[in-house]
Amino acid sequence: RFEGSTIFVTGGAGFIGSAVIRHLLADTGARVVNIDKLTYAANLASLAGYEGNPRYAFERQCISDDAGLRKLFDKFRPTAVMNLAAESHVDRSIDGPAEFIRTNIVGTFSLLQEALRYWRALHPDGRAQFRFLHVSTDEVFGSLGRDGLFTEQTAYAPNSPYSASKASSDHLVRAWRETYELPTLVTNCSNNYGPYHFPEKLIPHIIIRGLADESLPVYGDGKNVRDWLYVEDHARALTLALENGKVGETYYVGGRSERTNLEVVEQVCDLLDAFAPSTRGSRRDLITFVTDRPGHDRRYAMDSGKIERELGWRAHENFESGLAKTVRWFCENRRWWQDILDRGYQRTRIGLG
Ligand code: NAD
Ligand code: TDX
Repeated sequence: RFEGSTIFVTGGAGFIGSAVIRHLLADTGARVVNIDKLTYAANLASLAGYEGNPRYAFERQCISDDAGLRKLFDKFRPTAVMNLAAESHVDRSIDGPAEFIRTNIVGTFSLLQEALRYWRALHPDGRAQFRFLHVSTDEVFGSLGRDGLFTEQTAYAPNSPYSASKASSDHLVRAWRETYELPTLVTNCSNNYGPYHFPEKLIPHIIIRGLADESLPVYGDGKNVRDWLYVEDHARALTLALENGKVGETYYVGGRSERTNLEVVEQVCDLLDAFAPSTRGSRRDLITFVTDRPGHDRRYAMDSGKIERELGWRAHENFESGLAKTVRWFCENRRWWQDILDRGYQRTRIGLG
């Protein structure tokens, strides 16, 4: 698979991007170029051991910098781009949306323009192999009621600065295909979780605080529902979509694992109690309800039927198996997350409680 291909992975030092790179290097013959600006959310330690790999290169580069991108396209002549570079934390977008507009909207615009310029120059007849896969989120569709799922027909209705910026980028990708015929595909996925997840997100935040016997903050009433997808299942879905997906199509990737936030936190507590018992008793006693996130979407859930039927994708993990692996990984890889805590990163107002 992908023998002789060169794939740009933007945001490859982030949570999902690094999982995609590990998967591409382990399970395909592709050469991978990791293009990442290295924001607070990046961590090259997530790719430790790959530095000397002849099929892997890292380029520190912002996706909003046209000239820099142009040099990389000309230097590496990629056969595909997987765009995962983004500002990704909803609470942070509420405190300061500017960087979300710059990276998620303007950055995607620059990447599309440079991909188009490169593709046209390289392939004047427009037929040669090139694909641009844009990675997006279920949050662009807003909030679901008690029933139903997001399907590929659901209308966009973003509610946070983050999701509005991601929705804008999805629309740009669509327009570049319709207007300029750039061969694009879009995937929208649900909440990822797994190893190498940045500590400010719900599951790692609860694991790390739980290990220190600190209070475990649950926003609002804890009844908001997310559909949890194990990150390695997502990485396989993205690779399949790039390989066999139809240009111009959108594929949804979900975990078929809807849980309320309170259920997730309680399950993490029980796993921590099993793997790393505390002398102070049950972690559940540390659960604390805190002020809600403004505009907090109540429920997300994805219908993954299309990618399952058309590309043969299946999630390998269910939430119980994936969460157990995740909690164990965080217990066994303290160095990875302790370094991030020691380096420090700016906390959000909501996160500070
Ligand atoms: P992340 O925050 O962990 O990583 C983002 C990476 O992008 C970081 O390494 C960062 O340095 C890099 N980056 C940010 N701005 C950049 C710029 N201007 N130029 C180059 N690199 C830049 O994010 P993630 O959770 O891995 O998410 C990856 C993608 O998947 C994002 O597009 C996100 O919107 C989408 N997504 C994530 C989830 C999830 O649950 N994590 C769910 C749905 C969709
Ligand atoms: O301490 C917390 N307590 C809490 O109750 C945190 C950090 C979160 N929450 C709640 C808010 C959400 O309902 O847990 C849920 C998950 O929160 P996050 O981990 O911040 O993820 P979410 O806002 O759902 O967005 C994630 O999934 C969709 C990613 O961060 C996005 O990039 C992706 O698009």
